[in-house]
Amino acid sequence: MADSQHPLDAERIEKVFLIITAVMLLTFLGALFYSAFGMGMHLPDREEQIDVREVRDTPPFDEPGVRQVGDNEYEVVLLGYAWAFQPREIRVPAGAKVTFIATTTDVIHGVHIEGTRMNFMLIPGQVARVEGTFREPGEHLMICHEYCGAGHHIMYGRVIVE
Ligand SMILES: [Cu+2]
Repeated sequence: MADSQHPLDAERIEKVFLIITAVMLLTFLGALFYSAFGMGMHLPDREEQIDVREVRDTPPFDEPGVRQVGDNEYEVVLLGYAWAFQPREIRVPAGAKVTFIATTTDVIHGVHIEGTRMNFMLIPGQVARVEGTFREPGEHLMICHEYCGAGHHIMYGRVIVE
């Protein structure tokens, strides 16, 4: 028999595929809306942008360092540049809420704090803001994880949790 494929089968298969496609599109759209409005994920806005030529004159980056901003809250203003971090040594108490506010004065750098999940990029013209808590006292190596030139391998700092 030539027509083993009944025309109705093709129609049904097509309908099933259309439904699967619609369900997938709605699922992805739902995920997009949830991340944007439910989780507050968005592209950087003006507030998170900075003129890369004037980083060192723009607060808070005119005074890099660690400062206490609340009862058990600290802010770390961090600069990355070829090829160092400023400050090079960061001291925070264990259990405190620590917010890193960081940027670069030149090219793209990365920040990875060893033994933690803290990992972010320093992109020219943008301010990175990352929150975290170091639960245990100890010392963490902080390294640049984005190749940034000849001195990349010596670009590191330390986070000392007291
Ligand atoms: Cu680097």
